[in-house]
Amino acid sequence: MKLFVYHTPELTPTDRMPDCAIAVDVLRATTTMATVLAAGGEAVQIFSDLDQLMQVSEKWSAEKRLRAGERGGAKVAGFDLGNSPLDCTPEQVQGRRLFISTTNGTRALQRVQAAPTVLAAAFVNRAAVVQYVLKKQPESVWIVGSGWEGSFSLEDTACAGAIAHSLLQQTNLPLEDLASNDEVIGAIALYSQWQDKLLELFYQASHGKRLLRLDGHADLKYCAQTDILDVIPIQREPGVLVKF
Ligand code: 3SL
Repeated sequence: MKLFVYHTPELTPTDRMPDCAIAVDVLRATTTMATVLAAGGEAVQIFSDLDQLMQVSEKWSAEKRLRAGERGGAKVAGFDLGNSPLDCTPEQVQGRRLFISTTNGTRALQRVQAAPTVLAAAFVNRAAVVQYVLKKQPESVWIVGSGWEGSFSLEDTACAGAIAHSLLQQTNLPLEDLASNDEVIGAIALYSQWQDKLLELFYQASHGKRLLRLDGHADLKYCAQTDILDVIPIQREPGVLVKF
């Protein structure tokens, strides 16, 4: 298995695709996606464009859809939800499709949507994603962080490191055999330093600080939990993720 980490969609190669792509947006899009599917959501459909989201979701009855829109960390006016995983309770999401557009997370997923297998990962479902990769043994795996508007984000690379660290432990592969770019080694080092204090890492992160200014402390606490959901959002058709 050849593992690559890319910190942002912009740093991800455009001339090829891996066998398996894993998009990461710990704060908060991929955490929210895993949570929605764990709570009984029918599927998650992603959009970069808010108007297009409205148009497509209009064809679904109001009881079967939920519209989630986030820009700059805040809920978009007129949408049912923003991007807080804590809003995604079974009462709210059961049997419904989440139509979602966020600043960066949906872009990371779209960047790799041509890969044969596309997964969404966060700390909350890290173990489930690792088990999937170990079972399927794809030859090439990319972990793509969402970052923030083109910049590196600590929490996404730390999560990439958490996945890589666990793959390394469970395969017993030498680091030089698994790690296919320098970013993998950097991500593992970052995770190793912060693994027992992820919430503190989020306090240092620029997007963590942004969410704290928006009263998002409970969200940060939730997103810092590791391996609590045995669910993988997996792409069934371009832009539509279902529970695996
Ligand atoms: O950028 C994104 O995709 C979002 O996850 C950002 S936020 O956490 O909803 O503010």
